[in-house]
Amino acid sequence: MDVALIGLASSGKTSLLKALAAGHLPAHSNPNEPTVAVVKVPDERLDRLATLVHARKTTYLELRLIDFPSFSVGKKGPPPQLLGELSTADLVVHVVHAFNDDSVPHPLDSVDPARDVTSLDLELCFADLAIVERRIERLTAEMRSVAAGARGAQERELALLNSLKESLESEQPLRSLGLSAEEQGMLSGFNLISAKPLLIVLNIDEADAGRTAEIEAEARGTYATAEQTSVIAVPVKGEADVAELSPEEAVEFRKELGLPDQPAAERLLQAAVTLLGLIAFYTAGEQDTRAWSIPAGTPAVKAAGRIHSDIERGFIRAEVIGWQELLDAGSHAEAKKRGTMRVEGKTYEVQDGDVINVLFNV
Ligand SMILES: Nc1nc2c(ncn2[C@@H]2O[C@H](COP(=O)(O)OP(=O)(O)O)[C@@H](O)[C@H]2O)c(=O)[nH]1
Ligand SMILES: [Mg+2]
Repeated sequence: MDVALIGLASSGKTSLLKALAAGHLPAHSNPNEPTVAVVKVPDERLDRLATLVHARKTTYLELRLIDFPSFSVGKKGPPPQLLGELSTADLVVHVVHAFNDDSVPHPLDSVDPARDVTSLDLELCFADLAIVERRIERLTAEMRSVAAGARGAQERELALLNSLKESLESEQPLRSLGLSAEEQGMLSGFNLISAKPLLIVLNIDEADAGRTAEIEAEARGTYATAEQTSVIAVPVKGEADVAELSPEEAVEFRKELGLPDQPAAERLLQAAVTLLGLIAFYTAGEQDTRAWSIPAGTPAVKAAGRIHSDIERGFIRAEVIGWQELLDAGSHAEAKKRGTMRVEGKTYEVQDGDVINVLFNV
């Protein structure tokens, strides 16, 4: 899954990438081109399972983070090439300059997160509007050569496109429309940017680190209200500085800087996974204890296919237990005795945090 970090100049995108991916960054990067880093999603549940089974290897979920060149807004909007590259991302993270530091001026001359969120969203809406209008034109032309009675599918698509056009013209990003799965399917080929889930990262002063919940709640109540939108306040500079330290030093420095005990990377990357509509299930083996991501609502047989196509094909049944229940029992054997381990069939809907052992036959 690809996560794009975007924002105005000096909002803290590159600093956030450092905070999230310290140690995994390319030595050199060109600020005019996207920089990519693959990061593991910290997961305490997985760590505890790995300890329980004495796993030799622990495999975390991974996300590809892409630090984009800065966006401009207004008369001279972002270049089409940048928008094109953004269109393949699965999640957009908008880093917003919400700190006060005279040595880092805001490109629009004042700190105003609500304005920044709205104006960047507007650029995404413009880009989508151009795509939707072009498609409407082409579809209308195509329909002329189809018999009036055989235009059902095209008429449905046209109706949907016209409703998108209307909402984009009134500056409503498409993610706020609550599109059905069927509608999303009809649009999947267009890679509309304002339809992607959005994580707003408010880059706040370290002095405000103790007020993150309050700052986030205020944003949620005012300008971050749309569906598929989350907001997280992070003192990015402090987090980036701490990310370069050893774990022991980091604990000490977090206290000194007044940063919360939980690193922002953990909270942010987990929020990203949730916004992507993904849940995690686990396999707890001595060789490798591992987290797997699947869309919420996935049946056990498909989840098994994430592990290996043979396991999907030869699926017999799955032994399933919640991660906490397994930790409480202390071992698979004890869980079986207690009756907390269940046996499920192909259609069982896998739940977030399930630990699964698939019995299969190929
Ligand atoms: N005081 C302060 N400075 C910051 C913060 N975040 C970023 N900066 C500084 O702002 C400048 C631009 O940051 P950078 O991450 O390169 O921004 P980008 O243009 O969005 O990639 C750098 O000098 C950072 O040290 C912050 O939270 N507080
Ligand atoms: Mg940068």
